[in-house]
This record gives sequence, C-alpha cells and structure tokens, in this order.
Amino acid sequence: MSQALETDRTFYDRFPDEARVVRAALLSSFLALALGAFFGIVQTLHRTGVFRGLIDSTDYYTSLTAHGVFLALSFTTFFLVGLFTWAVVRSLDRPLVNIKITWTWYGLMAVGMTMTGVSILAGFTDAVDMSADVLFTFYAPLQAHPLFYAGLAVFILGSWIAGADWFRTFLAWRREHPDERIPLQTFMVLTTMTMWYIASSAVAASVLLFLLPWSLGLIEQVNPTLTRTLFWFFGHPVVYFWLMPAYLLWYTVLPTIAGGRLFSDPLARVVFVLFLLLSTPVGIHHQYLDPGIAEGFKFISMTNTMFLLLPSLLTAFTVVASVEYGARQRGGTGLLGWLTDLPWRKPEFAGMMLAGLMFAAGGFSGMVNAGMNINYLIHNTIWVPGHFHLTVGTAVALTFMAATYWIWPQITNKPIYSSQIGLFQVVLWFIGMALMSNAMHAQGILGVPRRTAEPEYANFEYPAMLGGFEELNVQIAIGGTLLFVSTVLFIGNVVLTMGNPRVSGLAESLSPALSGPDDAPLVLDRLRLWVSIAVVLVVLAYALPLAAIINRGGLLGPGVGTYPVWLAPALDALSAAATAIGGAVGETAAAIGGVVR
Ligand code: HAS
Ligand code: CU
Repeated sequence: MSQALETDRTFYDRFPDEARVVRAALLSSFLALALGAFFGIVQTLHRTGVFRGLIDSTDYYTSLTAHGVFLALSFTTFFLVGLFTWAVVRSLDRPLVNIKITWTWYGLMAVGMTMTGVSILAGFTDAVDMSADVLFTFYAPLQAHPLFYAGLAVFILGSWIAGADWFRTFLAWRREHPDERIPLQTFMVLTTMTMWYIASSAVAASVLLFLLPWSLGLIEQVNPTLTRTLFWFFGHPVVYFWLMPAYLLWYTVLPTIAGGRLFSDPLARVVFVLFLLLSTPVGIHHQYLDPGIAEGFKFISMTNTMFLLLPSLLTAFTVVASVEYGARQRGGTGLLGWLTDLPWRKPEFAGMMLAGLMFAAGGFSGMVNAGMNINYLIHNTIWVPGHFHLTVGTAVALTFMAATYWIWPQITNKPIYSSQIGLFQVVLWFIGMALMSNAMHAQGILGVPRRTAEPEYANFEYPAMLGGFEELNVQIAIGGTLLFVSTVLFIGNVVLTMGNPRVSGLAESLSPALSGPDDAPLVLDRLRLWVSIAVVLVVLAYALPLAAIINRGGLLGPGVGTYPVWLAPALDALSAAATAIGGAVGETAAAIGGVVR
C-alpha cells in the first residue's frame, strides 16, 4: 500500500512537517558548503602562490580551520541529518514521533555550529579577542577559545538527540509492525547512528573532560597524546559517518535512477554491519608516526584497517552490478557496451557515478595510507589532502550535490531550475578534482608538506619529477578554481530552484531490491548483538594503548598538571584504573615473554 501512495505523492505531500525539517537541514548544509568553498579558493590560490592578496600567511590557519570545520563537520553532518530524516520517515512510511523534539535537535545543531563558526571567523579581526585556529582536528597544544569547544559539544549533543529521535520512531513502527523486517534505509540509519554513538563518545570525553576545561583555565594542561588518541578514536569512524549517507544513496536511490534495482538487500545490510563493527578499532592508523604508542598497537590497527576495505569493495561490486542491471533492462549489451545505455544526462546519475569512480581512486590512496611502512612516506604531506578530497571531497560531497537534484523536488514539489547547469556542474567538479587531487598526491610524493601557507623551504629544491613542484602548483590552482565555480553553480541552481512555483507530478518511488529483505538472515537485524561485538572490538583495540598513554603521561600530562578539586576524585579513579590495567598488562606480557623464552 505504501508503494502505491509513494508513486502518486511526493514526500512533501505525504509528510509536510518532516519535509520542512529536511529542507532546513539541507539548506544549513548548503550554507556551510558555500562558506567552506569560499575559504577553499582563498587557500588554494594562496598556498600555490597564484594569488596572495586575500589573506596574510599568518591568517592561513584561521582560513584552513574555517574550510575544514565548515565542510568536513558542518556541510556533511547537516546533509546527513536531513537525508536520514527523509530516509527513516520514507522507509517506515510514518511520521516522526514528536516533531518538537526534531526541531529541538536541529536547533541545537544550528546553535552549536554557529558558536563554533563565530569563534573561528573572529580570528580574522583584532576587534574581538577570540580565535580558534586549531584546524578541524583541534590537536593540543593548539588551543581555541572556549566557544569553539562548547559549540562542538552542543552540535554533537544535537546529533545524539537526532539519533534518539530516529530510534524512537523506529520503535514506534516496530510496535505497529512486530513481524516485518527493518526497511533497508532505516536499517542503514540505525547502524550508522550506533556507530556514531560509540565513536563520538571519545571526542565528547576529550572536549568535556580536557579541552574545554583547559581553554577555560580550569586545568593547566592536557596530555596531548591522550587527546589526540581520543580524537582519532572518533576521527576515523567519522569519515564513515560522512560516507554512509552517500552509500545509502548509492544503494537505495542510484539503482532506481539507473532504471534498475538494487542487486542484493542482504549484502547491503552485511556492509553496514561490517562498518558498525570495524570503523572504530582502526583510528590509530592516523597515528602511525605518533611517539608514545607502541608499534604493536599500530600493527593491530593496520590489520583492522585492511579488513575494513572489505565492505567498500563489496559496495563497489553491488552498486556497479545494480547499475549494470538497470542498463541491461534498458537494452544495454556487451561487456562494457551497457555503459552507454545509462541516463548520463541526468545530473543526479552522472554525479553519483563520477563520485563512485573517484572513490575507487580515493580508496586506493587510502590503502597506501593504511600501510604502516608506506605511510611514513606520505604522512603530513599534501598527499593526505589529495586522498581526502577524493573521499569526503568527492565520493561524499559530489554524491550529496547530485542527490540534491533528485531529492529536492521530492521535499519541495519544485522542479530543479536547470538540469543542464546541474550536469555541467557535476562534470566540472569531477574535472577540477581530478586535476587538484592528482597534483596533490604527486606533490606529496615529492615531500611537499600539508597544513602550511609556505610549502617552500629556503634553499631547498623539490625533486624535478612527476611534473615538478611549480607545474603541480598550477594544476592545483586550476583544479581548485574549477571546484569553486562548480560550487557556485550548484548553490545558484538551488537558490533559483527555490524561486520555482510548486507543481504536481514530481513523485518518484524507489524500486525494490532484486534479492529483497526476506532473503537476509534474521540475525542481521539483531542490532544488540552487533553493538556488543563492536564494543568488544573497540575495547580490544583501545584499552591497552589508552591505559599505556595514561600510565606514562598522566591524564593531564606528565607531572605538573593540576586540576580542580571537583574533578579530582573522578580523575584519580580513572588514573588508578589505568595504572592497574597497565600494570596487569605489563605483568602478563612479562609472564608470556617468560613462557615463550
Ligand atoms: Fe582516509 C586520512 C585510510 C577512506 C577521509 N582519510 C584521511 C583523512 C581524511 C580521510 C579526512 O590508513 C585526513 C585526516 C587528517 O586531517 O589527518 N581512508 C583510509 C582507508 C580508507 C579510507 C584504508 N578516508 C576514507 C573515506 C574518507 C576518508 C571514505 C571520507 C569520507 N585515511 C586512511 C589513512 C589516513 C587517512 C591511513 C591517515 C593518513 C595520514 O598519514 O595522515 C578505505 O575505507 C577506503 C576503501 C575504499 C575502497 C574503494 C571502493 C570503491 C568503490 C567505488 C564504486 C564505484 C561506483 C561507480 C559506485 C576500497 C566503492 C562506478 C562507476 C563506473 C563508471 C563503472
Ligand atoms: Cu582513517
């Protein structure tokens, strides 16, 4: 019955209140995209030396922080909460349990991000004594104004309530449908949010226990290795938090647009369960070069990372197979000839496919990053920004833009202003990114550092290979400029679309999977089981390194740290527990060593 309803009426017709929230969230994400893109062009031209008139090099970190926070944290997360709200309500075919709560979490996220954004932008003026030039990783000892951390805490709190809102809606649905399988889109939302709760607990601890009190002057210092490790506990899974909404679109929307059907619903569930299990116990692969973490823990993290490739490789197979099925339904033939029977003129299709294609390259550079020994070659070079502009900057960002051309009419009843501009825009992104990220990877191999306004050292020449430093700079600048133009066209298209009158007849329904949910083993839907295993894996991967870090450097850094009286008992207890674990581990290791010898 819900299928029949969906074919005649858009999401906007069926759930007007929810559609309003989805619109607000997407518009917030586009605002962040516009701001982030502006700082993107500023710094691409500055760093490459093409145009240095907009900022001073001393403001480079302010600009880079704005770029990273607005795009990586704000654009992605606001799009996610909008998309997930749409996906839960659409796939359960019921409204959210309490729309007031929905607006509450949206409000918290908007206020939180405004606080953080203001604290960053204030760094450009001397009129206020406020700055947050700490980049999106906010490593200590770089310190931001308390407003930066407080805003992040409020933003994360909002995202937690959003998850609870979707879980409650799901539970309400479950009472009404005790025997049905969890619809695929809702399944994807619930597994992603479960991962998010596990992952973000660490960054919340880092911000609330250490960084915020430290920036407020309540404690004198923090243990940088500890806060970094807590950051990467969150910082790796967060990249899948950005990617999962893109995967949701590739699995559940792209096949329909291609005229096909999802190849296998059960396989999609397996992929999301694997991400829930494996996303968190790998964060140390960002810290291969950090002193203070033993090699063995890094090796475990590397092994887990290699397992984590599996769900993405499964995705590549399933998504391409689903699209191929669509092409063959349209009469496509041949080994590769079917590729010509796809709706390449639709920006939503071309954009998502180009995003997927680029992700294949981004995935390979990720494999290079993940190898401990090759990582030493590229760590802290501009290779890494090359990698993540393919992943979050294309697989995710381009998918979101492309999907907007499909989803926006569903949530507004307004047709897209211009599909041609849309098509041009997504192709331009692909070309711009191909130029920019390829040149970034090449410069990284030459040893060009990341996170600096002045990548040239005095009296030092980069090796004249792979195009050479200067020529690669030109490619980066051209690529970055094309990306900026593409973003302007995207935003312009959305704004002009908003001016269109509402019409009827835009409803699109999603085609069911070839192998449907009933083919999936029931165990896949047992979220409690997967959460338990995920937590065990996290404890296995992190208990010992964290205990060792605290044991060696103290919760607040070696020796001289002081903390306020009200925090003392809790911190003492934590410290004692860590020391006990550390001691027990030492003894066990010594005992094992004795036996082995
Ligand atoms: Fe990463 C650093 C390893 C994926 C983002 N990564 C970063 C940073 C970011 C980031 C932001 O091990 C920098 C953080 C910072 O500021 O320091 N990454 C990996 C690995 C993967 C990976 C192994 N990363 C991502 C994704 C991201 C992301 C996804 C964002 C969304 N990454 C690392 C490591 C570092 C790192 C180290 C630290 C480097 C250092 O030293 O600092 C894997 O998950 C990748 C698996 C992906 C694949 C590709 C599968 C292909 C598919 C395409 C299907 C095709 C379609 C279309 C649909 C194996 C799914 C077909 C089209 C046709 C026309 C046919
Ligand atoms: Cu990672």
